[in-house]
Amino acid sequence: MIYLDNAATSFKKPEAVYEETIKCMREYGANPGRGGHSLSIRASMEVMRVREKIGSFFNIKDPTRICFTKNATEALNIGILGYLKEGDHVITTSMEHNSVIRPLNTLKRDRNIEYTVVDCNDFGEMDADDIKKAIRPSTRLLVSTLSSNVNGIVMPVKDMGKLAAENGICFLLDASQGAGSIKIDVNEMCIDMMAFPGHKGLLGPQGTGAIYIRDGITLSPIIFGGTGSHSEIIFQPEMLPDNMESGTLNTPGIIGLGAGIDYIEKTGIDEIKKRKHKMVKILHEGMEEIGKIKLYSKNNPDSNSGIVAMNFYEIDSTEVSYVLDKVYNIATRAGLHCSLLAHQALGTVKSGIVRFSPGPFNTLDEIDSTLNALREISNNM
Ligand code: ALA
Repeated sequence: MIYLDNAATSFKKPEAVYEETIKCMREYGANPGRGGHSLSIRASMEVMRVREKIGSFFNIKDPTRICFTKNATEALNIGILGYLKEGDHVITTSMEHNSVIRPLNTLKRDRNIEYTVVDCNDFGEMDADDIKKAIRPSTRLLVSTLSSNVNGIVMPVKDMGKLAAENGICFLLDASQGAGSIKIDVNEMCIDMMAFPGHKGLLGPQGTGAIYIRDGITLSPIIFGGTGSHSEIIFQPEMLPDNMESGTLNTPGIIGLGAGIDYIEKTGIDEIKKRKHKMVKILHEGMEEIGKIKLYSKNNPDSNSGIVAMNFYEIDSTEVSYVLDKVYNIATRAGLHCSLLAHQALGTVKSGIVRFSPGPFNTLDEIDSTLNALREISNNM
């Protein structure tokens, strides 16, 4: 199988991710923070080490402000539902995933919250000046994706952060697509909250993610329960990360995520970006040469986090993806990618898009074979 669906989840993972996940399960898979015995303490320390690793990866000074979740969706829900209050106004972009738009729409319906979706150009590119125009006195939150999971377009995050900071607005970044191949510094980018999955570009196992909450931001938890701390009180402890981490953590997954981040640090984020973009470039140029293809992604490493989004004119994306899988053993993702807004912006709600998302372990031979498959499909049309 040629796996080109790394935007859904990265596969394969670095060897150390498998090894460390299993080692944790076999050697110290006790419940972190839930006991005074040595194995529980070891598990707590190893989880803390990963928190610190994530902290240093994103330049987060206090790792206790990083709360583990099961994925970025949960993290975004914590940030959005936990922060907004009746009467608040939110600004967001037209390239957002449903994990941003669905909570916002639900709050609009149930809690009198309003939101503005700022338009992008044909490739989903966004101008921070348009965000400025959307600011109202009641605007309390700006939420944006780092880069689109549909076509990889990268948002002007630094400008957005600056604008939010200048206007006293909280900036929540959805780093689902791009963390691991785009350098993120929460201080430099004025990021107040950041949601990210562990299983995509950070190369960890599924079932891992986190939210970073800047010091000074207070959220109401959306899940309550055991935290391993202050069991004598019947309300949720206020300190982080416990406030947001009810229930047993995915300890083996978190340990695997730590190994994923180690791999990225060792390889170098720029090297990973370079590898992915080499493949993205070859795919773009190859598709342009094949013809009969419409491309929705940009062939520029600074504007694209590593996705090739295309359609054969007139053919439904699911049909193409099905043939690639069944005939050529190539995994892509078609349809709407849980991102209705982005497809509305790109004009592809009816057809969907065939998405190719290479990862750091794909080879140039695999990319050649993919182009050969597309050439054959095109010739048979
Ligand atoms: N949000 C993930 C994707 O883009 C699952 O495929």
